Amino acid sequence: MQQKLLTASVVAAFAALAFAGCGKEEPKPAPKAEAPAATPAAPPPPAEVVVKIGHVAPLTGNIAHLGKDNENGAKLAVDDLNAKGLMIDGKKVKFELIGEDDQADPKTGTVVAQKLVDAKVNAVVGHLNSGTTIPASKIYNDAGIAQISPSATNPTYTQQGFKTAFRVMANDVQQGSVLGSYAAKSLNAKTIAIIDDRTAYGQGLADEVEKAAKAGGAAVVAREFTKNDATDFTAILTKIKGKKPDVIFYGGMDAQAGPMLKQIKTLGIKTKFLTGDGGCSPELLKLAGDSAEGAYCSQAGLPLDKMPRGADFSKRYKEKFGTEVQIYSPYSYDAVLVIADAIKRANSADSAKIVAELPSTATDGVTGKVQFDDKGDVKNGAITVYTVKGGKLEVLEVQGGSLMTQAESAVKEAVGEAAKAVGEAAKKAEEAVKK
Ligand code: ABU
Repeated sequence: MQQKLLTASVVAAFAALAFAGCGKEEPKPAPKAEAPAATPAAPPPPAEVVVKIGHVAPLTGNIAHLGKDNENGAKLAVDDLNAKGLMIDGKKVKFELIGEDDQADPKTGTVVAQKLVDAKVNAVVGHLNSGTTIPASKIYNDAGIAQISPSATNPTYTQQGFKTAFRVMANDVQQGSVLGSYAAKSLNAKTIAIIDDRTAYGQGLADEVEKAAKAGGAAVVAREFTKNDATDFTAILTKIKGKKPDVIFYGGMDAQAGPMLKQIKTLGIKTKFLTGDGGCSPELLKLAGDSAEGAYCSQAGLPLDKMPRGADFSKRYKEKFGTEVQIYSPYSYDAVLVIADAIKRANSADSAKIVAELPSTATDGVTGKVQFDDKGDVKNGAITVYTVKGGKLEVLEVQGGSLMTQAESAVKEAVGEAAKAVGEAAKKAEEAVKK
């Protein structure tokens, strides 16, 4: 046994020597896996604050095109703000838009307002119509939630003493006074017929126009009314035709003003036609076609291309939504910016703090510098009067508006013209050198 062990050891020793003699290295044990160097832990993503902005407009019915336009403006602002990344209290703000459809109906307006309050929105942009904005404003006020309307122009909205109610465009006291005086003075109306749609907006604006037209020396020879879902105006237009007014004023939306203009033409009425902002849209031109030619209308703000950031807004809006701005989207965009600005200044998205900050707003928006008076109406609201020429809305005059805003856009226009002139001169010089 001992002999066997000895032999085996000798053989093993020789084998080991022979192996070493081949010059081959003994296989090294696989290196032990080293513990990875401790990588510094990635910092946790900044905590997020979700800010819910309610938006309300009619998204169905005969003015859904305007409601969609308002919502698109607010959406664009929310996307811009999220891309920019606002921080409050060390946390990133994520804006969310909660859109509701009030169908331009006052009762539905209050139902969706309560729904937004229950959803604990931080602030609201809306509603579009005065007839929905006014009853909804009590609900937001009772809940202490800020409401900024981008389009409701009836003065009552901001005259109720609600600390939560704001609007970012001129109101119908301003608009009605410009329109009534325009009819009497610029259109030389000695007689005027007035129709309205019995909504808070249509009737309210018609009353203001009546006051101003009378003050300008015109007599009101007919005061008729229709509804905001009507499409046949033959009976009232026939009555008005008999009175031979110099001007017909309509207080209502484009969905009625369009067919009304067609029926005015069909009935052979040669009277000048005037309407307010609710009828002063690209949609009116589509609905009325040729019959809109020579009509007059107003908007409660500056023309889009005269707004400080109007051209850029219009371009980006078209790129994003594949359609033209209707009327109010620059204002719903600004309403969202104003809320974001209040949140930034308050360093909080608390509804009560937003309400407290809004009176000291001075936000540079698409439409100009937004500041509020003590009622919550925008300061320096402008009124623009247009006529329809060649199937397009052509500016006739602008009244009001911030001098600074107008100066800013005049400077931009002049810089643009100068740049164009320099470019053309350089091109000519280059061509001359080549010759
Ligand atoms: N401003 C005209 C359309 C909206 C409204 O006031 O009813």
